[in-house]
Amino acid sequence: MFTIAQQMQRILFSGLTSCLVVLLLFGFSFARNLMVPQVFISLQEAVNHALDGDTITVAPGVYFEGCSVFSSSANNLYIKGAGGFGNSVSVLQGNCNSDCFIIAKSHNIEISGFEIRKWKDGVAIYHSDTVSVHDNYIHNLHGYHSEGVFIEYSTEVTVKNNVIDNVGYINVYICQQNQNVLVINNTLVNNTAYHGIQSRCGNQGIRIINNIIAFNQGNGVHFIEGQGDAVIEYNCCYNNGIDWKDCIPGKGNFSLDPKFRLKENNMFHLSITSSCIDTGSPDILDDDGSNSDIGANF
Ligand SMILES: [Ca+2]
Ligand SMILES: [Ca+2]
Repeated sequence: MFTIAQQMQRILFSGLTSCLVVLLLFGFSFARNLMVPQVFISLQEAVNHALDGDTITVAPGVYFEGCSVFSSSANNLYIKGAGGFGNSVSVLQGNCNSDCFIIAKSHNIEISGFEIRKWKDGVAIYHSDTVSVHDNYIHNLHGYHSEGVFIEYSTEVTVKNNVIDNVGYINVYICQQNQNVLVINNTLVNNTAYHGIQSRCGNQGIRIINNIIAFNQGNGVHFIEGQGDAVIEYNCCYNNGIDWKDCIPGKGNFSLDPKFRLKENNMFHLSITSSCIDTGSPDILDDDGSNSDIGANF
């Protein structure tokens, strides 16, 4: 038999447990999916209404807008297009006068699955941490100082599996005072005047791994104020104005034609004889279990 005090304790305890369960369930179910354009007419509208942990899903189609995520917006935000290539694409198109995505003073922002074209910068990241830009096709940027991805005063930034093509200034610009920037498995090509990747000053913990950096008019990879502790491994750096400028690449890098397949809408896939197949970092395996390839996979 329980005493009245014990019974009270049991009731109180089970009550608290129930509350905790409800809170947890509520917490988990709280992350919402904000759909553009079905619910929000614009991407910016969705960002403005987002709460912590939300996903914004942009349906396939062509949209003449980008968006800004500032400190006033939600953190822990996933902005997700239907894809950057193929039959189901979410296109964000500008007029080369402004940046498509501006991420400033934000935490944990993920952007993927977009075709981003005709902007000044594709994705510009300032004073932020834990930002991931992946699986996008960013191209035809010909505004003033156009960069595919621009990063400044930021920490823990990952640029992964993007094709950045036909840019007027720098495909990936790790500008200044960044820490822990990982540029991995991207295809960075056809810069019409300047560079594939440039690191300017005060950056630490940069890793450039498994990228194709080719056919850029300026430098392939350029470190303006010294390489510091940057790791540059398993990249294919080919036929740039100067492949390696003011940096010393580490193991696994080479300069051979990546041999893109030139079929329409398919031009950055690798031919079966490409030297970029299975020659990436041995620390990474592809989905098929083989050694990692170099460049973006899509
Ligand atoms: Ca710029
Ligand atoms: Ca492979």
